[in-house]
Amino acid sequence: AERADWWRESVVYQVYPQSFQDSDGDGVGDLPGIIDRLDYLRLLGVDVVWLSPVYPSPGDDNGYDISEYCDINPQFGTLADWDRLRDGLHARGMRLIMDLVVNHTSDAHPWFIESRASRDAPRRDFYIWRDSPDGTPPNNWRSVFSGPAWEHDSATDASYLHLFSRRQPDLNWADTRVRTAVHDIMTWWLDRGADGFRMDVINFISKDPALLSSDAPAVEAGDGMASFAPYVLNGPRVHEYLREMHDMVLAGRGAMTVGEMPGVTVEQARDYTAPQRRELNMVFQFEHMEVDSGPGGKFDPVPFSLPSLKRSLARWQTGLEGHGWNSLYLNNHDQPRSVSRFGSDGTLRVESATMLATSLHMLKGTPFVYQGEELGMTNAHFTAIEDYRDIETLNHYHSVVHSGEVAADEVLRRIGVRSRDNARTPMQWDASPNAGFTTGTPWLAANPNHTEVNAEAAVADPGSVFHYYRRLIRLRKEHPVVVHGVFELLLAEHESLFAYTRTLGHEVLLVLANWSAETVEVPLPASAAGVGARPLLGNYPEPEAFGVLRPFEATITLGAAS
Ligand code: TEU
Repeated sequence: AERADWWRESVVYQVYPQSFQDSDGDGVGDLPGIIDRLDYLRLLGVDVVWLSPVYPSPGDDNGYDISEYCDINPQFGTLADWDRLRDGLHARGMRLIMDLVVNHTSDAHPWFIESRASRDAPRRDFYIWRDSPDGTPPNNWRSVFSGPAWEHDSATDASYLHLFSRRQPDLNWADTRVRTAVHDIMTWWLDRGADGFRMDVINFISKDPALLSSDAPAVEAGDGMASFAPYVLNGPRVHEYLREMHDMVLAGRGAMTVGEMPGVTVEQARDYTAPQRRELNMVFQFEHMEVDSGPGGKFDPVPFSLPSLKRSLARWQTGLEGHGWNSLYLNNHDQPRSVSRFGSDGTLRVESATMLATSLHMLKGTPFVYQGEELGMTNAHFTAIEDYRDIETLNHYHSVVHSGEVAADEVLRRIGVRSRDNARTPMQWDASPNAGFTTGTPWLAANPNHTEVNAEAAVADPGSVFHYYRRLIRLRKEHPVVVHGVFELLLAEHESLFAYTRTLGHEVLLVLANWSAETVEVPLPASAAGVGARPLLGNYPEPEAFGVLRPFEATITLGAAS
C-alpha cells in the first residue's frame, strides 16, 4: 500500500519571485515581499512553497541562468531574508522547496569563466566543448530558444553546447566532479533548512557522447536545424545519476523531489518515481500540455480536443497507479494561464477557473497551484512585441519574422496565446495601480483586469475562485479517497464532459466537469455516484438535479461503492 509520505498529501504553491510581491519599489518582486504574504498562503491552505530561482544570475532567462548556487541575488534580498522566509513558512506548518537548475549554469558562473579561458583549464570538462573549425556547429541541433544549440567561442576556437540560451552552457554530468559539486549544493540547502527540490529539465543531464556529434534528422523545413530531443532526453546514464544523487544527498532527509521532464513518457516515469528505485518522488510531464500544439510546437497553437486531453491524463493516472506518483498541474511560469487556454477569461471566467481546478485537484497525485491561478488570473493579451520580456518569446519572434516564414501579426497572435510572459505578469493583490505588486514601475506590465481580478476582492468574496480553491484543498485533507483513491475514467469519448471516479475501499468519489460553455446532459446513471451519494462541492451555488451540468459546471459527490 502507499506510504503516508507528506508530499503525497500536500498541495504545492509555486512562487515566481520576480512577479510575486515587491517590497522596495524597484519593480521586481523580492523575498521580504513574499514574507509579507505568508498569511495569505496559509489562508489558502497550501502546504508547500516551491520557490523559482532566487540565486545570483545575470537574468538572461529570469534566473534560470545561475552564476552562484549558494547565495541570494541581491535584487531578491539576502540569505538572512531567505532564513526569515524559511522560518516564516515552518512556523506556519508549511515547507519550502528550492528550484535546482543544474543541467546548465550561467556563462557568468566562475566554473564557466575558467572552463572557457583555456583548453587546459582544470574545469574545462565541466562543460561540453567540441572543435568547430571556422565556427561551424558540430551538429544541426536547435536550441529551445531558437538558433543553434552550439556557440563558438573564439578564446579557445571551440564551440560549447547550450540547449537553452547561449548564456546557459550545459554542464557535463559525465564528469564526476560536476556531480559532486551538485551534491554539495543540494546538501548545503538541505542543511540550511530547505525541504526538497524541483529539478529543472533533469532528464536532459545525460548526453550520449556518441550522439553529440551526430546530426538529428531535420524534421522541419525552414531553419534546417532539428530538435535535440531524441538525442538528449532520458539519456543513457540519467537513472544512474539520479540514484547516485538520492543515495549521496537525499536518503533519509525526508525531502520532496519533483523532476521537470519535458518529453518524458509514462513508462519512463514509472522508473523515475517508483519508490524502490530511489530516484525521485514525482515528475512534471508535458504530454497534457501539448494537446493544443501543432507540428510546429508550442508556437503553433491548434484547437484542443477534450478527449485527447482526458486520454493523456488517464494514461498517467492509470500508468503510475501502484508504481509511482503523479504531479498535477495546468499552470506554471512557462505555460499560458489555463483559464484563458482551456476555459473562458470573459463572462464565465470564475466558472471555468473553478471547473478546471476541480478537474485537476480531484485527480490522484500532488497538485501544484501557480501564483494567481487561485484568483483565476488570465493571459496578458499584450498587443506589441515591445510588451514582452521572455527570451523564448523574443528569440522566437525575431527568428521567425526574420526568416519571413510567418507574417509578424500572425506571429504576434500565436505568441499572444502561448508566451510564458502570460504567466509572469505581476501577481494581482488589489485594484490599486500595478495591482499592489509594486510602488515602482513593474518589470513587466500588470494586467489591466487587476481592478476586478485581485486577491483583496477574492478573499472578501465567499463565491470567489480563491475560496473555491480553499475548499478544494480542504477536501484533500478531509477525505483519504482524494489522496489514495484509484482513478477510473468515465465517458472517455465525450467531447465536453470530463467524468471520473476515485475509489478507496467502500467509498467512491464522482467528479463531473463540463469543459464547455453550453449546458450538457450527463449520460450517466445515478448509480455512477455510488449508493447514497452526497454532494461534497460544486462550483455553482446550488447543484442542479443529477444529470445536467450548466456551462463550466463541476460537481464532486461521495457515495458508497455498490
Ligand atoms: O523549462 C524547460 C522547458 O523546456 C521549458 O522552457 C518549456 O518546455 C518551454 O518553455 C516550452 O514551453 C525549464 C524552466 O521551467 C524554464 O523557465 C527555463 O527557461 C528552462 O528550463 C531553462 O532553464
